Order: sequence, then C-alpha cells, then structure tokens
Amino acid sequence: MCLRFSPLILLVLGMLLPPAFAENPHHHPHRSGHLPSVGLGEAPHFHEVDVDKLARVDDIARRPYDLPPPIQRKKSETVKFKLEFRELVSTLSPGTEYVFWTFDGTVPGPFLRARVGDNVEVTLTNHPTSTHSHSIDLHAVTGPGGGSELSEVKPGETRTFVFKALHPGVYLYHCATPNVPSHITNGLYGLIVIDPEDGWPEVDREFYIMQGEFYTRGALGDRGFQDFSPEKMMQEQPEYIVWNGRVRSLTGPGSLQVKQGERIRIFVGNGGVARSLNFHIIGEIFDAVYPEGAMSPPRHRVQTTLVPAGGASVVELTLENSGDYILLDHAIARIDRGSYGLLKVEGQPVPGLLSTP
Ligand SMILES: [Cu+2]
Repeated sequence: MCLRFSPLILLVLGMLLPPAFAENPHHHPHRSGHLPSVGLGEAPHFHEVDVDKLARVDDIARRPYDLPPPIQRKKSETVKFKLEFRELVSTLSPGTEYVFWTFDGTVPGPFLRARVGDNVEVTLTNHPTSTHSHSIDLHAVTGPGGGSELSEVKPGETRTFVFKALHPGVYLYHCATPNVPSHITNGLYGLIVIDPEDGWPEVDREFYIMQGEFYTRGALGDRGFQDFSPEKMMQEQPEYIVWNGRVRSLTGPGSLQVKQGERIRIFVGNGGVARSLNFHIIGEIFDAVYPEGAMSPPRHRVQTTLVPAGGASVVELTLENSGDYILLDHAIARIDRGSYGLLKVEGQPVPGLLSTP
C-alpha cells in the first residue's frame, strides 16, 4: 500500500520481469516472504496489515512520570498485573505514522512493580483486532522462557501465569513470540522493578525512560505512513532511535519536571533490538548509578552509564542548580534519530556554579 515505484522503473521492470511480477506494483522480493535466517523460530518478515482496521491513538508515548511509587510494605504478597496487547496506529515522528504493537496501548508498556519474595500473577489478553499472537518474557522470572511458554495468546485470548520474584532488581519485559526482534522493536517492551526487601533510598521523584528502535521502510524524516522494514532490522540500521515510543515524547509536556534541590531517581531501560544506550545528562553528574540495574552498592559520580539492549540502569541525582538539562544517548551520532529528552529544573541560578567572570 505504501510502496511507490516511478513509472520509469515500472516500465523497465515490465520489460525485464515475468508478467505476474510486472502487473503487480505491490510486489517486493521480501514483502511477504521471510528473510534468510538461521535463528530461533520464525524469520523476520513483513506482514501486510489493513491499517484502516486498526485503532488510531494520538499519542503512543508513556509519560516518564507514569510509574507506581516504591513499595512500603515489609511482607511478601501476591501482586496481580493485567496487560492487554493492542496493535495501534500512531505518530512516530511529526508527520510520520506507524503501526505500533503495545502492552496496554503505550510504548513502553506499564511500569510493573513488586517486592522481592512476592508471587506475581500476570494475566495477558490479546485484543481481538490484533493481527499476531503475543507473549511475555519477564527478566525477573526464574524459569524456562521467562514466562513466554505459559503466556502466548492468540487475538481474543486470555491467559494467566504466576511467578515468584526471587531477586530484587530492574528488569526488562518484552514479547517473546517469533520473530522475537520484530515483536520487540515494534513497541512490545517495558520495565518490571522488583523492590529490594528494605526498599530504595528515599528520593523526591522517580522517572521511567525506555529506548527503542524503529526500522521504517522509508528514510528518517519521510512523511506519511511507514511500513516496518525487516531488512533494515537484520542489518541493525534503525531509522529512528527514540525514548518512550516516539520522537520528542520527553520534551514539552513530556519533559521531566523537578524543583531545585530535589533528589530524583531515573529508571532507564533499553528494549533494543540492536543498540546499547549511553545515557548522559548534559550539565549534570549522576550522584549514584546502579550499573545494569544491579542491586549492588551503587557507583558514585558517574558521567555516562551504559544501558545494554535487553537491560536497564538506575541513576540518582540531586539538582543543585536550576534550568534546562538535555538527556541524551551520548553515542551522539544518533541524536538526530530521536534519542533525547529534557529535564526542567524550576528554581534560581546558584551564584558561582556557572557564570562569566
Ligand atoms: Cu508479540
């Protein structure tokens, strides 16, 4: 539906190709076929979807302040999460539309939170209008497949499974239905935090940021509806690398807003599927970093922390000064593909911290 061939190319193709190919302007060598693969399960492929049958939402982004507070209780419990897979059309970048696959209608999915020792019950429903089966692998699970073998749901189905959260930490969850990278990159990822027994150090605010990659058939900035390109994904060449689902989701009303003097914690995850994230805030230094989201003593005074594909990190900092601070992937060649955000600190400039003589 979105392939465009110039009349000249069609004319040349018409002379070179058998009639069945020449007559069909929608033919593409990989359009419905699978790419070569020696991987697990189904190979990457493009699946034609009737976009008009999918619901459209104005904003696919999950807000960075949309997360539950730290758990205060001192005993284990059974915690229940209900998630719905929804395939939706929304804006990837101003003027560019895409079919997102989501947990609960946003990218990333909801921030899930439990406490170490809890039994976690996960109920997954796949919306009837979905075009694919989906499932979940939570990195907080101890067991084969991380839950994916107990959770695959066809459109219209619901399934439930339970796991025990043995280890505190910050964990990725993602769809694990083949072709797995295709399902993840289209938006099916989020974080589940298993709070430690004695909780986290107290902060004034927490935030939730996740990086994801989008492989569009058109080039970066091409407008209109864009199909997924499995070829670009196999080559690990994303057109867009964004935070919280779309370009500019963490600017304007999506900015991280704090008051001078506050201490904040940012949970940073990376759905991948190919790039690591080199998380940095221009003009700030992280007071504490839990590398890779590990529940070990934090490192102090860190400038940039690595967030691997399929992993997370946690940073804490106190905002001594005021003003606007840019958050970015300091593999900074990617900045124009969308991986940045804004931290706005309301307050007064502190004399002597940064000035002209
Ligand atoms: Cu899926």
